[in-house]
Amino acid sequence: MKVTPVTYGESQRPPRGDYSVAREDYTCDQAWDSYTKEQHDLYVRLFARQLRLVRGRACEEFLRALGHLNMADSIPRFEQVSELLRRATGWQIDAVPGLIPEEAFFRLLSRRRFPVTVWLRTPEEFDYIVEPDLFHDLFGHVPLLFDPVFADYMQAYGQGGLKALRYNALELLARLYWYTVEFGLIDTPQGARVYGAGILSSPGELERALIDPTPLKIRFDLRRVLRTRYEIDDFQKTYFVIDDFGQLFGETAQDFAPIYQELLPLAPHPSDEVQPGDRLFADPAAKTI
Ligand code: HBI
Ligand code: FE
Repeated sequence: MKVTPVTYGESQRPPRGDYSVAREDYTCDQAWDSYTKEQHDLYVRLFARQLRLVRGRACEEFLRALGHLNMADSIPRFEQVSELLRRATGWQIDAVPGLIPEEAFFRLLSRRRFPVTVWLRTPEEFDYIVEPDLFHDLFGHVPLLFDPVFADYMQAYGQGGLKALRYNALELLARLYWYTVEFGLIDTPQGARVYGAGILSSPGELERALIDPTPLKIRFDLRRVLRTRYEIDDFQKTYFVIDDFGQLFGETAQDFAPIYQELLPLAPHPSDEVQPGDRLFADPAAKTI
């Protein structure tokens, strides 16, 4: 299997991982027996730390799902997680060597299959890793696939991604993924809560995202998100806040073709500037975290 460089959002980097074992659809075997005791221990420490940090910060849907998943005591066998997931929302997780090309990624999502990276970060990367590893994918992404509406959004996103390839609108759609699935916030009666996997799996950003007044918090607007650049390897300068997952699903259910035609000729917005028409999210409860 040739190793094709994979663009992750807006930066091109050679992916980590052994792609020689990947099948045509870029999935591979998890090879669970190959994990060492040290790797299981590292995973358990990562999980325990994030579990402490998500309380009071992650949305209820995430916390509830985490309760279903007994993933805390060792690196789970993906097949066991898939069995629980299939029963809940018809999703499953598939092992992949790491980042995979957009088309393969979208195709898996469109079939309710979420790619989970088989390799785990090194102890030196305990606090920060740029590329998605097993812990980011499992802890950050998998629990919300238990939520029926979010699960439908993820499949609709995959279907939209396959269409975006035809309109050469990948960059726009990658921003939607980035500002929702990876770094999204959701409004709740207790104030903003986190649902984005990139925040949920990051100790630093999870402590900062809800209480640091510096980053912009803007109420979700599809066109605004599709036009807004993002930071790959730094804390986000802007977060978008959705009302609920139904809003997210509803936005994706429409035909994006006219939106792409409208937006593709326009310059992207920088990641750290308020734009005319932005509805800033004033978080009354932010101080009480
Ligand atoms: N591959 N394994 C994996 N995981 C991702 O999250 C992923 C990917 N390939 C492409 C990709 N994400 C991005 O381009 C999305 O933002 C579309
Ligand atoms: Fe991710």
